[in-house]
Amino acid sequence: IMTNKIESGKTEVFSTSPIPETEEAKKTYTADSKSQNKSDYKLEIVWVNAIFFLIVNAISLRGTYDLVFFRLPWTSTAYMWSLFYINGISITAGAHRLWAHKCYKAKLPLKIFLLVCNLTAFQNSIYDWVRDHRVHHRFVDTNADPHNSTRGFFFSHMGWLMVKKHPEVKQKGQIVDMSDLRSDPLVMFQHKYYFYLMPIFTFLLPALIPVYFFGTDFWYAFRLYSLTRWTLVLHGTWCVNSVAHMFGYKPYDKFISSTQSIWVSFFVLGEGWHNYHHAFPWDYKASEFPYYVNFTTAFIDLCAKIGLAYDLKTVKQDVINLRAQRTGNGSHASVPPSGTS
Ligand code: ST9
Ligand code: ZN
Ligand code: ZN
Repeated sequence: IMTNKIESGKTEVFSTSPIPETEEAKKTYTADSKSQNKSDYKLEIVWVNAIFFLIVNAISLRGTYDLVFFRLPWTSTAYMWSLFYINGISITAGAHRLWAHKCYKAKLPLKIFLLVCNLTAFQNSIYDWVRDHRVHHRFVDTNADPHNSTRGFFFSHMGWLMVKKHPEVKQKGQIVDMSDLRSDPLVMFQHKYYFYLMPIFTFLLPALIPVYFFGTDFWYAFRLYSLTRWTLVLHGTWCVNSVAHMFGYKPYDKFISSTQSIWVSFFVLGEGWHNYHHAFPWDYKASEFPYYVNFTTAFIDLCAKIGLAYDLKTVKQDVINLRAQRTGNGSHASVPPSGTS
């Protein structure tokens, strides 16, 4: 891997090898997963999780219906959307692009902001989230992938959180380097106290704020701003693992399951350009294009403008084009239509 600073202060990273690592890796993974499937692995349901998700989803139906069909007062709708964005950005710009992929560097105030907001998301501590996500990228679509999409839509969407992890996840996951996070005191603090802090930020504060300031009924607020909001953000996030690993174009790499999904991108602030993202995981835009249905990139660029984010990594256009021509499915703009050369 080589890096190259360009005038804008962004760093372009590209592989020196003409063959993308994924192709070689792909063969190993495919061979691996075939042999793993023969192992005597037994599915073990974690009933507490399954029942908990069932109940919370059932409770959230009403709030979702009210939100989608504009039956909420505009103040409630506005508050819901603010929470969605705070919640969402802490996952996309924080856990994902900053901590999991190190696509850019953040100054302390931005780190603290993202870390605190991350507590409102209950998607596990940043440390656990990043570990699962790095393992997903490294062993995608094998038994070592925590949400292996070859096990079906439901498993990759939410089923994986209701069963014991496949032994391969734990075994192979150990080789994934987590030293950067382990040496980050903020992340480790959040990890250590996660189950004290998270309930306050995910479930109590979002409900208590309108109760305190506007005299909203607590149970109404709790159902809507805590449970429904949490559930909806989860489904959005999970769609990246399910929908964006099953439906859509593969302009950059047809050998991987991840796809380009405008719908997912819309709901998850730009994280649905998932075929590109698996091809070039270090790009801070998580997409070839900066602002096309990509709120998170705009947020990071704004942070860079005011000096809170720096060393933004991107990929050179010719590297993208070459990759698309070599491994894409032919739908990339740089690929000549068939019949011409
Ligand atoms: C949630 C996370 O929903 C969602 C993540 C989605 C990621 C999407 C990414 C897409 C890109 C970005 C998009 C952003 C979009 C944002 C949109 C915003 C609008 N490696 O886990 P345990 C070992 S969370 C290595 O208990 P079990 C390790 O030794 C929802 N080792 O396994 C570990 O011990 P320790 C809320 C690993 O017992 C030990 O195994 N949270 C790895 O099989 C035990 O680990 C929940 O619902 C690894 N990857 O239980 C919680 N993993 O930790 C649900 C494990 O001490 N989780 N090990 O080191 C659980 O209850 C359990 O994890 C379980 C499995 C039942 C699922
Ligand atoms: Zn993926
Ligand atoms: Zn990723």
